[in-house]
Amino acid sequence: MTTSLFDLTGRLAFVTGSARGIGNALALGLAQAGADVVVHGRDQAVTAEAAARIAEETGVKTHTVCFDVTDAGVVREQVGALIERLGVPDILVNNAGMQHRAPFNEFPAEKWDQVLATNLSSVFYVSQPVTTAMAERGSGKVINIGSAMSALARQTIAPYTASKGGVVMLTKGMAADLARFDIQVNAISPGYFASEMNRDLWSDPEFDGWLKNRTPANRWGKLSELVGAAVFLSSAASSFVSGQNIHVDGGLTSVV
Ligand code: GCO
Ligand code: CA
Repeated sequence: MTTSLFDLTGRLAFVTGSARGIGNALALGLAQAGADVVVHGRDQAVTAEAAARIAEETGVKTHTVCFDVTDAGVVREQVGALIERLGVPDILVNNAGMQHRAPFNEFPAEKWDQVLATNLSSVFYVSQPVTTAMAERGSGKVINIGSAMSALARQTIAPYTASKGGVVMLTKGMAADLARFDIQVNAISPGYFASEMNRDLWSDPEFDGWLKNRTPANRWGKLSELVGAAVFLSSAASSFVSGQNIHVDGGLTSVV
């Protein structure tokens, strides 16, 4: 029986920020496709619980790792230890991210630093040691999580928008340097999903109404609807796809 192009059995996936939200949905989805998963978060108990739930639901092996993705030294140390302990991940999903909303002229500088560090610098810090090891092995898949805000802006989230625009261009830059090692680097850009990060939005009837009218699918995305693109970009099915960005957004970014 030939294994499906999309089968991830025997692969090891490392998903940053996967104790909850989009990252957790992606980790679960990659596990459902057969990958063992390293679940990453900031809080040990929450992360361990998330990993146990994925193992229970899918039967794959899961591992837990907790560290601050915005501290370059800590990341180098922790990723080095992870590779020592578990081997070189086959799949890296740079999902860790945060949101902070305020009008541009009222946006605190320290919040700018935090948003850019969490959403963009972390991709550089985490990817460097992982893709160096992938290059030595001669294969790897990297998925960076962008956003509708990689392409479009809206009021009160200029720093987040800048960070997510940067993620898509960093994806292309990484793809350029890493393709010769048979490492494909792509982005998935979610539209609006009813995640914890967006609670203030989907619980606001006015924003909810605006979003549904603005989205051709006329609804919020379901976290599980991000899994297909992630399995595709994590698998042999995308061996000649690199530097691309797939918007998973119900058509939002394709219309005015
Ligand atoms: C916002 C939201 C968005 C979404 C997502 C859209 O305030 O508009 O947080 O940024 O989270 O990034 O793709
Ligand atoms: Ca190879």
